[in-house]
Amino acid sequence: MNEFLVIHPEVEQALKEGKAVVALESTIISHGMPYPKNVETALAVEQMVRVNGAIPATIAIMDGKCMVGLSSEQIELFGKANNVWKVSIRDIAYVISKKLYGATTVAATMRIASMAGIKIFVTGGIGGVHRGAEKSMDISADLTEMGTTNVAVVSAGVKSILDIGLTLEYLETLGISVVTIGQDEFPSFYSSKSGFKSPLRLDNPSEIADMVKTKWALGLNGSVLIANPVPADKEVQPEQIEKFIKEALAEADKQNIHGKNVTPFLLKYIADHTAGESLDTNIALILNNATIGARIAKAMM
Ligand code: PSU
Ligand code: MN
Repeated sequence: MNEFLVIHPEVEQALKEGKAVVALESTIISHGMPYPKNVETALAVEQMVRVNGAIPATIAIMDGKCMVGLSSEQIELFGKANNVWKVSIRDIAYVISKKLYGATTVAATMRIASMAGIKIFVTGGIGGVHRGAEKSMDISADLTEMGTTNVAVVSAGVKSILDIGLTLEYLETLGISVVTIGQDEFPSFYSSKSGFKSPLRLDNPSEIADMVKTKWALGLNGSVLIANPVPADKEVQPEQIEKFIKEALAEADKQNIHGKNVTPFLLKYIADHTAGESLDTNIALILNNATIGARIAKAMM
């Protein structure tokens, strides 16, 4: 256990007793959704994990520590404050040593979860290979982290702000198993379709738990990306969202948005220009992921 890790007593107890624990990220709270929906969603996601039999551990950085498990008051603080750093792997040491508030991305959350001994992590969408990456080299550290860290990730697939085809290629290169639940096609976050076949398909939490455990038992390090399609009644058709993505990308270019600001900018643009529709979808799918993630976590015990 390292000196920078603070594990919430409930989470620590659960880990000690071998109970199912599910890690949750905080960038989605601070940079992924507007207040107060972000806080409501974060609390609802924790509740959904509990209802499905696991203990939630929302991960963030504060007071020079990696916090594994936040109180409702701390979640509220991260949802409201506007001086919160978006923390990927490269930022962890800086934000800890400067004692800043840090919201962790998929990559940073996975790494801290792994330090605490948590094996599964639930989010909405992961970062990936951006459109135009052949020029910008913009490839999320979420992917490289998934290549090495033994924490399974549940997401609703890959958002089409990214280049889904290139992201799937990169996942393959890194040896990351990509498995979609209950359908042959890989989902694209807002939609259950993407136009790409999922590399693997399994139909229930126990089969997935079995595959994840088998991977690690074989000594194959790295994540398994578990893609859980958005519930059908909340789906937004890809054509509908594509128009806004194109606009968002053009606007990002015009405003000279670079580096770590790209993803939050695109997400906010789409949320602002779809009259909350994309936000509703976002909330529905993360709750759905929390349900499945908790069930997989239980099946892994
Ligand atoms: N995709 C989403 N919602 C999000 C993110 C991605 O649909 O909130 C966040 C996650 O925290 C993810 C991060 O890890 O953005 C990726 O950022 P970047 O592309 O800068 O690596
Ligand atoms: Mn990037």
